[in-house]
Amino acid sequence: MKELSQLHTARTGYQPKLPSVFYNGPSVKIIKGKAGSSVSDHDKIKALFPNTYGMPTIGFEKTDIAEYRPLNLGVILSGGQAPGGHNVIAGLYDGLKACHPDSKLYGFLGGPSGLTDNKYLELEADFIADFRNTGGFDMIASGRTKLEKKEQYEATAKNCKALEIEALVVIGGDDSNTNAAVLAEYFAQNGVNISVIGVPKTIDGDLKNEMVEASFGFDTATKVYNELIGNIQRDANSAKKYWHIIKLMGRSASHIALECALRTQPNYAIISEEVEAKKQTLHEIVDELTQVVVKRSNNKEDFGTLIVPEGLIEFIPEMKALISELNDLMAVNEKELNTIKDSETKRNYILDKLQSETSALYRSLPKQIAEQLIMERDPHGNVQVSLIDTDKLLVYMIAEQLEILRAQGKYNGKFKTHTHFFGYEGRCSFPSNFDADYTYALGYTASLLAENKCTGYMSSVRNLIDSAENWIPGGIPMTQMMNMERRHGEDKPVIKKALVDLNGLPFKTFVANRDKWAIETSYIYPGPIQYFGPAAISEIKTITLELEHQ
Ligand code: FBP
Repeated sequence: MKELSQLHTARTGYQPKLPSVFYNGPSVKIIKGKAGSSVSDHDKIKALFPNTYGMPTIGFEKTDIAEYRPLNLGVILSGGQAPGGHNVIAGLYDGLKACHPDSKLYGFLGGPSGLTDNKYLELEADFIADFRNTGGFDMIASGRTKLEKKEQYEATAKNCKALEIEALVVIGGDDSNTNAAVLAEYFAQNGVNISVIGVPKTIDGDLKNEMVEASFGFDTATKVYNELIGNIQRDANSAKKYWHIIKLMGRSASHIALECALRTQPNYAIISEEVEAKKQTLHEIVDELTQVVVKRSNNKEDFGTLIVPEGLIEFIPEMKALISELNDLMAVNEKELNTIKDSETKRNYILDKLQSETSALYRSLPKQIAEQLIMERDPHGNVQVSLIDTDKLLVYMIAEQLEILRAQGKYNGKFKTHTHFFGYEGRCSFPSNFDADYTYALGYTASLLAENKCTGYMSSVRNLIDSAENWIPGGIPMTQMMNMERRHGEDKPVIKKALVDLNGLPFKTFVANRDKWAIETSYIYPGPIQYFGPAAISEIKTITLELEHQ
């Protein structure tokens, strides 16, 4: 028998809470709501999605009689890990079996490639049991293969048909759900009788909109980071000798950095969306940070904490221009670049090809950062920001600035630093009670969308600010979340990413407090996630959710 930790054993016994409409099983009927349109580019998206555009939203209502047929369903986990993925699968399984005991659930292995390569596992009760309420995606593993080619769609259809699968659930972020929406449309257009349903996943918190209040995993991951940041702050405040520069995951949006800043009150937090709106240069950011270090030093506090969002580099307009030029340059000269092994030669090759302004910026960067900026892109063409040491770059530049001020007699402190990167630490944690309940409800909801042959929908559970019994499950057409964006030199329909809203209450609350936090030491120490005990500590929601729904 597999050996489990005590917490693992205790957590597998946790029964996640469901919205009250699902109490006593899935005796529900679907209620069609209003038909919506896409976020923008209505005509273009309508033309690209003739079968799945303009569908109504779906809700559920209790009914006395609901008859379901046995249904074979496939599921994949796609993209980065997020706490709660296993519970989506557990919710799917329980929902399916409650509808009909002869239903079957197949997990395709290793993400989208499992579908095309026909690698799968039938998921049964005993196997799922050990994964209930646990973190990670190891039950069936994840991957980042992009499903976007006709051959991939055809292989998926063939492999699903062989297992008599009538519905496919894609648990993923904005890119994976975009692919799911395209697959749903492809199947509908080509008479393939398989529904495709998405589930909003990502610790980054940027897959949300009017109808999807949160992506799962954000709650738990930020709680893990908050514990770690709090511990570091307590250490900083005890030893009073180090500045801790903490880079936090979030490939693009700064929701994680903002949530953690609001919960832990560091001395400084950068929010990428603000940097972009203010069109700040790297040097301006460094100047601001340097001033905080100097002011604290003048108060005899040569210590502090600084939160840096992982995606920052792409939000600094001059860096964004550089990265975009590098992307094109690397795509066009891929073969030649691959033959150059020596990093200095590679750097010079790039410098030669860049325009004069971007070339000057590239030349000014520390060698290590310059190298990191030309590393391989991910399958979606994104720079792998988790591999870029923005934290170290800032330390290097602040230290340089401080030395200039020292030479001018304007600074006489010490700037001893430690850099940290928190990302992977939070992605596979045991899900908080919120994420355990939310994901289970998302999975259960998806099973009912599948039973009702809904395709092109994202499973949604709303009213999250309330207690689980009052949550509102349903389905939202994915085309309703789309706009057109430029990708790899082409206009593509994509689910719109939610960046931090600079007019929203979370950001405004941060702005109202940050000057005070910079100078006064106002650290908060949130401590670890509580899985048991009073609701006041085991059911805490993110401050982002609380403020967004005030
Ligand atoms: P998803 O958007 O797929 O959920 O992944 C988010 C994320 O955790 C980012 O925060 C991070 O930049 C990225 O994944 C890291 O990717 P990888 O797991 O491939 O290193």
